[in-house]
Amino acid sequence: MLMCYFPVMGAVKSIFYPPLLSEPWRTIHWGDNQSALQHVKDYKPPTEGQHIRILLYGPAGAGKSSFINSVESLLRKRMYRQALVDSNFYKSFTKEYRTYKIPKEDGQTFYPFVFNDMMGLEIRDGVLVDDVKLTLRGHMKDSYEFNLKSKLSVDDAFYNMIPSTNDKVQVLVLVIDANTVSMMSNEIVQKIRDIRREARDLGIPQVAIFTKIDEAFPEIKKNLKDVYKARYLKEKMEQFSADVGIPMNCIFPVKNYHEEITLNSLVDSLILSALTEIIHCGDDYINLKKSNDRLTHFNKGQTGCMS
Ligand SMILES: Nc1nc2c(ncn2[C@@H]2O[C@H](COP(=O)(O)OP(=O)(O)OP(=O)(O)O)[C@@H](O)[C@H]2O)c(=O)[nH]1
Ligand SMILES: [Mg+2]
Repeated sequence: MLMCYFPVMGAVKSIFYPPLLSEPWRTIHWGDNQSALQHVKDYKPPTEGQHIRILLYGPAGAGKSSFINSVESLLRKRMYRQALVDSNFYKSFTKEYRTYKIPKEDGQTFYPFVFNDMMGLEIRDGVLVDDVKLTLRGHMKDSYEFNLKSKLSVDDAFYNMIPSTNDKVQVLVLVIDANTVSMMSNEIVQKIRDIRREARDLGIPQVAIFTKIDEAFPEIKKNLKDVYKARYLKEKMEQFSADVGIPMNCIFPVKNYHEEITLNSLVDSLILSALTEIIHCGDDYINLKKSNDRLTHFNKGQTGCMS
């Protein structure tokens, strides 16, 4: 009885709420990525020698490592697989804290933004929230293998006692699997909220990316261009935004390269759109820090003059 009831309900739902909205609720430039790509290629951070450090975190198997590979593939115009990926979604495959730099076309220099990949959040195992907090402040050295029992201690060789500005995180990116977002456990949501509070206290901007939209929504798999018309994706994003507190305009759906061996301009458009916003957030943060530091310096000077 139930077996026939559910399909009928599904059919009724899709009559009243068709999977596609009549108009997209967000506009992006599809297919013609040249100017957006050039914008990323030309980007220079406000301070000479500084880069934007982008930390990816999120549940195991969400697509963190794949996102780094997707960005590198897009920028270097062929498939790259620097960050190792695995198809087991329940246990984190990435075990180390790793920094990924992307070489520029000249082969001599790197893009002025770097990605940090880490182990996924899990209910019991997985990366410790305290370790994520240490990475935000730049205390974790590259290649540290996460210890599930205890956080990185001050006397560990991988503990960076005096982090430079370049060691600290400028943008925190939460990577979420669109397939499983509605089933995310309370424990994971609490861990995310805890990490978000720490980033907020440090003033670090935060965005989220929704991966695997191709797998989660048949209408998007059919036509990636319909991503911002997909009613149920929008609903999921709104629910997620309410659950973890990240505003809608800081959430970006993407499809990572995962089975393809050639680039696709529509896939690139979504990745570029997310990457551009991440870079803008990092740039704003560096500028804000600069002007705050100047103000503190100025105020210190004032106090000195007045006293
Ligand atoms: N269909 C589809 N599959 C994806 C996408 N992104 C990642 N995958 C697949 O999801 C699986 C997990 O991806 P990873 O990049 O290893 O995920 P991760 O977050 O780094 O996982 P851990 O390191 O284990 O925490 C792999 O099989 C990927 O190929 C996507 O956008 N669409
Ligand atoms: Mg990984």
